[in-house]
Amino acid sequence: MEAEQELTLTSDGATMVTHPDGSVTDGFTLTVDALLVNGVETMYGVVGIPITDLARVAQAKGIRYIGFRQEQAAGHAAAAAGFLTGKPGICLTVSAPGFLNGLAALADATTNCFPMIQISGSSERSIIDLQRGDYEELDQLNAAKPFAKAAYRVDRPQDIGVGVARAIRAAVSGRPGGVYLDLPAAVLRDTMPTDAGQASLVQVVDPAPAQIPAPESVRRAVDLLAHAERPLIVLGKGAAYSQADQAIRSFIENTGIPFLPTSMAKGLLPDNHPQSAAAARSLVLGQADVVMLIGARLNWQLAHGQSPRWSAAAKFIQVDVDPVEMDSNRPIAAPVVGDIASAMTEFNRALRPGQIAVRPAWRDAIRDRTAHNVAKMQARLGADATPMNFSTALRAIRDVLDGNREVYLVKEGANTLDFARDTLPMYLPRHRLDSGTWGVMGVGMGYAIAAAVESGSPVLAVEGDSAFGFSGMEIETICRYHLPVVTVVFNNGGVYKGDEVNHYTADPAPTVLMHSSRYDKLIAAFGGTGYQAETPDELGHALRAALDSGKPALINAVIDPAAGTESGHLASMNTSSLHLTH
Ligand code: ADP
Ligand code: TPW
Repeated sequence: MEAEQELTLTSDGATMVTHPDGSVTDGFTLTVDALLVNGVETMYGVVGIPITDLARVAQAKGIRYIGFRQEQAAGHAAAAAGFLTGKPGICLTVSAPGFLNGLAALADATTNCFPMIQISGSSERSIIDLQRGDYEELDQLNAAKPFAKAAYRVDRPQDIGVGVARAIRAAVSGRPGGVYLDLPAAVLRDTMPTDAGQASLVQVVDPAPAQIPAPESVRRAVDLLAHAERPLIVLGKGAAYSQADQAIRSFIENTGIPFLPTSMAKGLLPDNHPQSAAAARSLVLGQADVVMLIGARLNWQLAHGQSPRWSAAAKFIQVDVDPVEMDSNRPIAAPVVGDIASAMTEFNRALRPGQIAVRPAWRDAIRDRTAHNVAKMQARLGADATPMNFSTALRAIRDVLDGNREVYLVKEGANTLDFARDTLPMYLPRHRLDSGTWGVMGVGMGYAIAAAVESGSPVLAVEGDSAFGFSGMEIETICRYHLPVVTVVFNNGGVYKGDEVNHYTADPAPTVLMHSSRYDKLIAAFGGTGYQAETPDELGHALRAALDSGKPALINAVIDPAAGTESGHLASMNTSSLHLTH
């Protein structure tokens, strides 16, 4: 415990008892030790009472601490780290208000099935429980429960090891999700003998054990596929998360079945793969007769699997680690419950050569529709528009990314998100992060920071101007840690669009933001490079220069305020009032 003896810790204003002989440890140190024995390398958070020293001890002992400007962004970063690495991302928050800011991200992580642990300090139990008015008083454990996959509180330092172990296992085993771990200030500052403390730590063995599907369930699914006329594989972000890239690719290529990736599954197989049906989406949804879902839920994003988007006669196979997911929207003819890595290994093993062969008519229909849709998109992207619209701006970005395929892509907004989904091809797995299952604005900078920190690779964040505002202050974080993140703000001056007129009062209309904003000047305040881009050429040059520099940059891309539609591709889900006549 030499490192411990060398630490000179200062708590917020308080004097800390140090034990130079190392015979006594405390809750701060035990928490960091418990994370270290389980391989945690990074923590994302915001400090304050009572967890400031937790971040210091983490740094002193070799865990990288990334300090944010607001907890929600830190939480989103932890969630993204969980998705990218398959290990729980850690978010550190202070009591009550900081905890609640982080909780929004924890709930989102649970919804996205990303493993994450929010560790929060909390105030004095004896005061909270009788509501006697403590500093930042909140019953955090109970507040967290409805929004987390699991929630735990540690009440004694000797239980920190167990608490961290349970949090890790709960986050990554089965269906991954967000876990809350409450650490009261009294536990963090409490002490115990170092030997006993070390003995209380738990190294979690096999935190996400393989869940091998029943052989019969795999045979049933293969049989369905073998008799299909128009089979389709849908890859979801669970498939990307499972890191079973090779097993998935082998199955798809050995069977010849066309595949459709959801947004965050893109790149699992490259978007230019001959079996990709991404550009023939409506055709394959409407006509497939056997659909194999791999790590994708039949939620709103897949039209609940319902007709008329899907064929009413289609039969579904679902490969998912969560048995309860089956039949949630449509009867599943062949449920395969297991983890995707194990399941795809079993599928590859069960498959006999030539057992599944895709009929040429189905392949040709997809190929023809793809060619037709690609030509239509080319025409849209190739058109000239002054000021830029979403397509012309994305064309410039696409051309630069074509020579930079290792770049991680983060995107959020409405039109920005929807247009970018199809326009920017992906070639590598787990390189794309976006608003996810809830369609959350505010994930942008946190996801970008995590992608840069976890991968060391360059990151491009394509942000609607409204979306950017939710986490925009984190560009200071990006600059402070010198992260290779380039942010492009699609500035059309509004939530969705920027041309709405308020017919009732002198105030701006509800969707209007300032189109004259120079977002590029924000990053200059922190030493990053800002660019103003009004044409596709300027955007392309700026992006190339920014990526080449490997330094933080922000490009203000000026987009026509009239471009786009309200709610983007979700316009049909928008509800409108009878009372508005305009
Ligand atoms: P998408 O939004 O891309 O369609 P979803 O988030 O709806 O994807 O679905 C992801 C699914 O993947 C969830 O049902 C989740 O239980 C499942 N899942 C996540 N990880 C694994 C895994 N390792 N093995 C099997 N299923 C997984
Ligand atoms: C946490 C509602 C959905 S999309 C959006 C909002 C506010 C912003 C759209 O404008 P933007 O994009 O970003 O300029 P674009 O490309 O259309 O111009 N709060 C949260 N999440 C959501 N989804 C909203 C509000 C919303």
